[in-house]
Amino acid sequence: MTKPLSLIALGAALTLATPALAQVKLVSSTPAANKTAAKPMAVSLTFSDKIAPNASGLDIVMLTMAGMKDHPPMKVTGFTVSVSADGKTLIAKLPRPLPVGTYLVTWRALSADSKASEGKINFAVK
Ligand SMILES: [Cu+2]
Repeated sequence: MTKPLSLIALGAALTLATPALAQVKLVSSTPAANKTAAKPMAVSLTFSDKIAPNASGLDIVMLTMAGMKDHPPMKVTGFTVSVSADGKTLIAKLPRPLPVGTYLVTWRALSADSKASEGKINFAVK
């Protein structure tokens, strides 16, 4: 009788020792990474867990533009950033659709227990 009880106690202790929260990971995005989208009016990034709205954000840089050779990286400005109701999606709402070209999005996100993570995705606009 003693042995099964102690095993149950050990199991409970191991469960409690497992951290419930950690760095968030990027789960999906719109436009999707390495895909081509038409006239996107927003860029959204969905994470594996809730993010801290005030310590999370993104930058959008236009890398190439249709019909322009040697286009220097050009930062997209004028968008507003918000977080979805469930706290997991970062949304950059653009004032106008992104022009045809290729883009780099760099993001940073802070988890609910203050673990920072960052990453980048590329996509194209046709
Ligand atoms: Cu440009």
